[in-house]
Amino acid sequence: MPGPLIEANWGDTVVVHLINALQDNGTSFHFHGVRQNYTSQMDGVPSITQCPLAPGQKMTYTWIASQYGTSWYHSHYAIQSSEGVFGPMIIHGPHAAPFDKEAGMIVLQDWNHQTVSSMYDAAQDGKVGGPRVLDNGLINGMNTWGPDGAANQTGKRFTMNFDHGKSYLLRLVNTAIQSTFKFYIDGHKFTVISTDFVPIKPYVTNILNINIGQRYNIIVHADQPIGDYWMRADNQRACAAITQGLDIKGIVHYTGGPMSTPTSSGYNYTTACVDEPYASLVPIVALNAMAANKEIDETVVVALNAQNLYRWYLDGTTFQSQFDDPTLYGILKNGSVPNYSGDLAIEVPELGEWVYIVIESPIPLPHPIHLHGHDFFVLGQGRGTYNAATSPASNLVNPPRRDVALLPAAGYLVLAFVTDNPGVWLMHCHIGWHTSMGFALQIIENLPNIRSTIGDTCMVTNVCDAWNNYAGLDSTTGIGNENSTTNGTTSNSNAGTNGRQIMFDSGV
Ligand SMILES: *[C@@H]1O[C@H](CO)[C@@H](O)[C@H](O)[C@H]1NC(C)=O
Ligand SMILES: *[C@@H]1O[C@H](CO)[C@@H](O)[C@H](O)[C@H]1NC(C)=O
Ligand SMILES: *[C@@H]1O[C@H](CO)[C@@H](O)[C@H](O)[C@H]1NC(C)=O
Ligand SMILES: *[C@@H]1O[C@H](CO)[C@@H](O)[C@H](O)[C@H]1NC(C)=O
Ligand SMILES: *[C@@H]1O[C@H](CO)[C@@H](O)[C@H](O)[C@H]1NC(C)=O
Ligand SMILES: [Cu+2]
Repeated sequence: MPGPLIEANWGDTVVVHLINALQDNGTSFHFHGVRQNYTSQMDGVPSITQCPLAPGQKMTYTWIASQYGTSWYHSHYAIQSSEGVFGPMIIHGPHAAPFDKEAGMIVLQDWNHQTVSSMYDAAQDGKVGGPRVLDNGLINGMNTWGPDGAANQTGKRFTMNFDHGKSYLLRLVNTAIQSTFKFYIDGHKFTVISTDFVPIKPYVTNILNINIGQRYNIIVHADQPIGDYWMRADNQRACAAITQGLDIKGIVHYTGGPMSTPTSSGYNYTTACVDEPYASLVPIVALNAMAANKEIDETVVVALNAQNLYRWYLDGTTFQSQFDDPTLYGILKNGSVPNYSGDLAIEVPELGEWVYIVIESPIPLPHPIHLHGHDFFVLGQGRGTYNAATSPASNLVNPPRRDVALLPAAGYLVLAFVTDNPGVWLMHCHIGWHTSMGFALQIIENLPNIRSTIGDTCMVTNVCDAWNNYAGLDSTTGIGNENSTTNGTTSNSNAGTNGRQIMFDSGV
């Protein structure tokens, strides 16, 4: 962990075979940020585009790399990604500025000595639980535990070698379950050249704010005196806490000098969970947004449900996963959208329309919002209440485009996209706990044409049949064995009114 690099060129057809060799868990692969143009069935989201892949089963994902840049793939089954089922992904293409060498991936994550699944019950417990403090963070799967110099320090740090005078491309991704990082290398500045899969006009900074699911390509010049410097991913406590959150460090070693523990000091900054400055993120390929044909407004709240469990609600509805009967399967079977989660399946039937999504939250906690199937335009992002007339929220002229943007604490986020991709697309908070506690909705785009984009409908059906066999459900009636287990958890107490299991305890 992280898993092996998936590497391709812009325009390639990418084929990934996934074999579930777990004994007791479903799984899936989602290729984060990949548009899946007319291939919604390859998006890898249990309860939306597929059933979980059952133990012992195989499936093949095939998609075209129509974008380029840095990303990652991960399981979208419950919070399994944060148990380690993820890896980096590079689609090679043009860069917005020149550099000498590819330094490769810098995969950032948070980490805990107990599994996140074993912490989930406490995280959702409204009486004695709540937000979790994780132990540590990792850079490319590595870090130490315990103070430097202490005899009982364990682990080792990621080390990158610099030749003095050269420039290096670093590809950053934040794969954390709950953490936002400020990334920097002591004493160095760098140039930011892309946000997610979108090349931007290069800008120079010395600290990079990276939220969950986001990627940045940066160019670092090895222009400091030969020596060893800390590379840092400082956790931002304003989002969530990590015990060793200011000791998530790697080492930048200049060749030609002796290898030693760095003594460099970090930059001074104000702790904050924020995105990079909006004005800095200017796409090179300039595209303007247009007036909305449809606006979707969602207000976010968190509340206790009848079982005293925390749930996130979008305009009063919390998302419930439906593993045995995902939305796409329902559409293929019946030609209509299942009604499992109230207004959280939002239909935009026509192609060529501008859809605005306005998300507002009065709660003083930021959320990284991710939309599948599109790069979206970020029309507005700010503190306070959104007001179309007075908020600086209607930048239609070449606004930032990406696939994850931060909903600021007690603030609003205005996203826009054009309907040009028939399919079923999840939009969710990328904090793993929040997704699992219902912070998600789905866009049903161009329903009349979805079926015709799914070449091989057998794949969707076969994966569901195998899952329903495994989970003890009869796929023809949808009636469950009340004691069947999924995700290692007995779920009979959550049986839905129609006899289907509603997996309150495992998210999308
Ligand atoms: C299945 O997943 C759950 C939750 O991640 C975990 O508690 C359980 O140990 C897993 N079972 C196996 C056999 O890996
Ligand atoms: C998406 O696929 C459709 C149908 O094949 C094609 O017309 C369209 O140009 C594609 N869009 C992109 C961005 O690749
Ligand atoms: C950070 O602030 C401290 C205290 O003002 C100062 O001593 C230190 O040099 C500053 N560090 C940097 C890298 O600017
Ligand atoms: C869902 O649809 C079915 C069949 O159309 C209907 O019987 C049921 O009441 C609906 N459930 C909800 C929660 O709307
Ligand atoms: C389900 O489990 C409960 C408690 O262990 C048991 O009483 C019941 O008989 C089981 N039901 C079935 C259908 O196996
Ligand atoms: Cu959230």
